[in-house]
Amino acid sequence: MAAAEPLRHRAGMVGGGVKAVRTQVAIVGAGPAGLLLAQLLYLAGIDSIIVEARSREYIENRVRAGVLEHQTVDVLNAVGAGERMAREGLLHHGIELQSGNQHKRVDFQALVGRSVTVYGQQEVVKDLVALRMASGRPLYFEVEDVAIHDYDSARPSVSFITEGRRELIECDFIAGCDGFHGVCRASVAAERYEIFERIYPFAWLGILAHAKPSSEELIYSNHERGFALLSMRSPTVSRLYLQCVPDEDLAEWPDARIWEELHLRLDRNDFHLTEGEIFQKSVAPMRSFVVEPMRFGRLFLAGDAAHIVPPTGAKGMNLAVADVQRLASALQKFYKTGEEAGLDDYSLGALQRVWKAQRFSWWMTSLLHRFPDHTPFERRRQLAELDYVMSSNAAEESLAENYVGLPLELS
Ligand code: FAS
Ligand code: PHB
Repeated sequence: MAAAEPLRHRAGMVGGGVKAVRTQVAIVGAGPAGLLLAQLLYLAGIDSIIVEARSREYIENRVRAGVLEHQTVDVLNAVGAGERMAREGLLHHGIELQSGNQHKRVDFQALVGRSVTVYGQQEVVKDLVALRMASGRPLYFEVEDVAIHDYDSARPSVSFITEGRRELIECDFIAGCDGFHGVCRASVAAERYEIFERIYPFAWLGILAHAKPSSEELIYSNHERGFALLSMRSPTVSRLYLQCVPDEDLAEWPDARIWEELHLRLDRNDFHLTEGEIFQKSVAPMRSFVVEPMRFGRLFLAGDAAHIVPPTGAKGMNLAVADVQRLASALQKFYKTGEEAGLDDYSLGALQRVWKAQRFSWWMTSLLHRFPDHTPFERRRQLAELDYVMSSNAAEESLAENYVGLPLELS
């Protein structure tokens, strides 16, 4: 496969009055994966076009993850998206584990010499969209009827409708960064991939509140009544989560009941939660999901399009970032030297990291949630494991190195 010379996207008409544009990489989805990939490619002189189903306003206000691994922070700084993060992000050197009245701080700095940053995913998206706008490269918002074509050929393409007219992107590669419910994975024939899945018998009821965070660092609580998590977004905004049933009805959860339950699961003799006005609430399902492989000809899946982790390990967005770092590095090598090894290794390399993050996220979820089908023995065993983790340096170190982010080896 000859290395295509760098080129700017060109426009022309193809049959049926469809306007065609040409680029090197067509990116479907403007979440953290798609936007970061576009910026990494732009800085490497590789052209791309992004198509996004939602509006700019919608993606910049979609509340999701909040914890950035140290290498996610490094790559955002490297692509020029670090200025506001440095100003508004919160550097955390540890987390707290809690079991009833027992609690233990896991000191990341002391254990592994690295830390995490608390900075909302929508802030990362805002920073990357601003960079995209500044680059002048195309990002189509509110597109409809996106379809991918001929990704097993040397000339794949992506068609979509924008402002009522159909357009076609002719490209060398398609990056499927369109999330779990996107069109890219759904376009691949089922016999070409294998699905690995675990659906958990609970969900997370999450809130944002104008309440000063009651703790300097995150608190993960395993309580008789279920899991709870104290997180934050800023010195004045708290982010809190409660374990609930998968089909929980938010109408059953007036603010007072939410605070009452959070107090029950997080308060201790020496700790009392501060309340505030709740301005956002949502219920997020919990699943572990992996598709293998993550590449189909010239279609490369990245992020939630290929894998979902339960948020207990705070890995979702960080995995998406690691995928596109690997994909960008492989594309860069291809366009520079024609070398395909990186592209051929992409799926295996990405899946190696994905499965380690799946293991850690499943383990944190298993350690900290009430399982309705647990026998009394399994409950005691779970609490004994939590007690072990809260009293063993070796166990804490393992948790810490996974939480801050395992080293990213790019081939
Ligand atoms: P994304 O889903 O972020 O982005 C995909 C983009 O593709 C979206 O903008 C979508 O509109 C677009 N798209 C979809 N279909 C399209 C189509 N046909 N055509 C064009 N565009 C299309 N992780 C945590 O660590 N902590 C959390 O608390 C947490 N909470 C979460 C809550 C929810 C409800 C969800 C779904 C995820 C949560 N995650 C959390 C995980 C989250 O952070 C994801 O891992 C992260 O968003 C993945 O980023 P992307 O792969 O870029 O996918
Ligand atoms: C969050 O702040 O949204 C958050 C933090 C840690 C998690 C999950 C979510 O494990």
